[in-house]
Amino acid sequence: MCGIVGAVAERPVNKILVEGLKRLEYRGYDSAGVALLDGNTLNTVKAVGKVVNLENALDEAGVKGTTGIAHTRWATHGGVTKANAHPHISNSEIALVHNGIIENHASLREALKGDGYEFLSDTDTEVMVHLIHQLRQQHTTLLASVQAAVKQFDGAFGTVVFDKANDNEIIVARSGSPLVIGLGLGENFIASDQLALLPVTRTFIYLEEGDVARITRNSVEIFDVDGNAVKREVIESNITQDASGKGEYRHYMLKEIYEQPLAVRNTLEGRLNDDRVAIDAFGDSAQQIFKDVKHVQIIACGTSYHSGMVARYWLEQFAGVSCNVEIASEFRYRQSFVHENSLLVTISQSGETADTLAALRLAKQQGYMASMTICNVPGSSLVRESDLAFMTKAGAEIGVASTKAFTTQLVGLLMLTASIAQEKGLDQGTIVNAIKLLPAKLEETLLLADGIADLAEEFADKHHSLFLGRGSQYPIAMEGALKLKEISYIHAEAYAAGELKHGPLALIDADMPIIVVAPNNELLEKLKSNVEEVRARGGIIYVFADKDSHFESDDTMRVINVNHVDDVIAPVVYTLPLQLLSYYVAVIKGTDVDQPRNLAKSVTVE
Ligand code: HGA
Repeated sequence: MCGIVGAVAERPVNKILVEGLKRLEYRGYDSAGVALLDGNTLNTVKAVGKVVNLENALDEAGVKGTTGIAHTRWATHGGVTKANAHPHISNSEIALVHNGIIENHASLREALKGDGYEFLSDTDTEVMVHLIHQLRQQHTTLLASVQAAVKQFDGAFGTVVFDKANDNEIIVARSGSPLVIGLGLGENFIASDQLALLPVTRTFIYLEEGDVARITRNSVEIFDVDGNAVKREVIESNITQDASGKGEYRHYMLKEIYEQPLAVRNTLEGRLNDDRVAIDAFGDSAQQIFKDVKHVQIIACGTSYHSGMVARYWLEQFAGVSCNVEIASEFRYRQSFVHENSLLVTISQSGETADTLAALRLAKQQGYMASMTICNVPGSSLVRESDLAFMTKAGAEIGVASTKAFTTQLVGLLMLTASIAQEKGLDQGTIVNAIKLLPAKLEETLLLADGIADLAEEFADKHHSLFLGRGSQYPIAMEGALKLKEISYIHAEAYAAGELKHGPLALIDADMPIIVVAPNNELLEKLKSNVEEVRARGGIIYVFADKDSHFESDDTMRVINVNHVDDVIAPVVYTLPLQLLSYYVAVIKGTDVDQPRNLAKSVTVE
């Protein structure tokens, strides 16, 4: 979602800020802005649309500064306008950017208006800057004013503030929205994601919940939620994949689809010993927890939720534990039942997904035996706040529509299944042997791309589609449908194929493509009957089928043969053709593949 970049330096920081925003563009946003301090002169420049519009506006304005804050906004409160873009300014003195939502903005706005503050935007954010300005009149430092203000905010924020009276200070505060400090020599930085700062530093400090920090050119002071000075760990970033380049690919999404064999290889590396999983990949206390676990409760959103749904099939079949999977935004607002010896597993690419994080925090008060996360970002909130963590090694994922994060999550969940089976004395060798073949199987599957690109032509004029699967391929059908919706804007629904006759069969006609995922498993014959039900009603069917499953192409059915794979890894393998199909349909339709309309990466607001 929206991005923050800030700098306090001796050199001009315009270019650093704009480059930082560009590196966060993939997260999705609708407008951008920057506030710069040149000595004690404050200049603000904003633009609706892409960062390049802001860059042009900055050039035109000819302003520069050695201290600055910049923002890409994904509107939650107030329309997409220049006035609503951040930074917001109070009394030409204090400048502020904000990620998140201030839930009590209405009452704060009324009170501040009563005190004479004039509001220039419709955002929730603007109350923050005016309240800090008001408190600045009562406190001797900006730090103290921000510390006092954050106590009055309900909701979530990552925020960065400066006062034009001091160009050697920015104050930052985090509660529910991530911020990372980047350390330089005689200059320091702040951002909502370390990717933004990789051109200027590799040394970072992640702020923790409730932290407020004062950053100058030569110092960083951090205070916890109670105002005590604290030290936070300094880490060196080891991001190797350069997230800023698409290389030979036309879109990040395509690059990331093709990176999947490598991402899976990296995720497996050093974590398999012969036919066993190295359980410490999950954390020090994993072994005992896996021995005792009787139930797994999975919580996630979007694509990650689909990986959790696949895991339910695996955990109940291979590890002998019961499993529930729930969408985080539902789980967090209902009274749920906690099973005996239940392990809570959250899944999130970014580790900052607001609903999932809130669900974890709630669950920690509910008596789960332990919490575990499957996550792609080291140091993220979910990783820090969970007892156990399995890090997927997908590398930075830039395309808003998740691809390699999903397949590596599936790998993590398969390894979790094998590990629990191992600790319970069940067979885990079948899983481990199948996982080892995965990178090569994924490479083979990518060779289907040209055929799928041809097929995609037939979808370009369609408005609806139906994805079908059975067993562990049902969530893969759901994921396929989600990908098509996200990037091609074609309405897509997924059904467990056995459910067709209970309703969706009524939708079938020649304008409704039906996409079927059909590996050769014990459900194949049942699935074939479902396909015949569709055919008999004039539907056009596209089947991704195991070579040996004997589907034949004809006037009403296009068959794309996938090499045979062991059933346990089939959900991972069959994901790829569906990703490719969505990608090529979107390219033909001319949509913004990497930044689809209305969507954002890393959903850090509720
Ligand atoms: N609520 C603020 C910031 C939005 C945000 O964090 N988006 O990701 C606004 O609407 O301006």
